[in-house]
Amino acid sequence: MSATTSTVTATYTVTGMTCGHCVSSVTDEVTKVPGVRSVDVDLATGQVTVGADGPLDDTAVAAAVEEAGYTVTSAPKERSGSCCGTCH
Ligand SMILES: [Cu+2]
Repeated sequence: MSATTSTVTATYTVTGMTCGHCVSSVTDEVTKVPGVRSVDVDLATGQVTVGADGPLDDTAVAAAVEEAGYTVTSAPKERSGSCCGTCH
């Protein structure tokens, strides 16, 4: 039951997360962003990988992370799927 068929994936770096509760807070908020299908948080590195149906709204994701009480420190490092590095 782990199959996700996201068309776009982006990885954000988030600071301020220190425990599993932080992880679930971020996951909870980012999941609410329209189009988001999957949220995968790596607490050790602060990397949040977001999978979406269509083009991801970086601003909305950053706002959701801030809503949870944390900060996105870097724009997506990786992008795959239907988006390319120059189409934003
Ligand atoms: Cu915490």
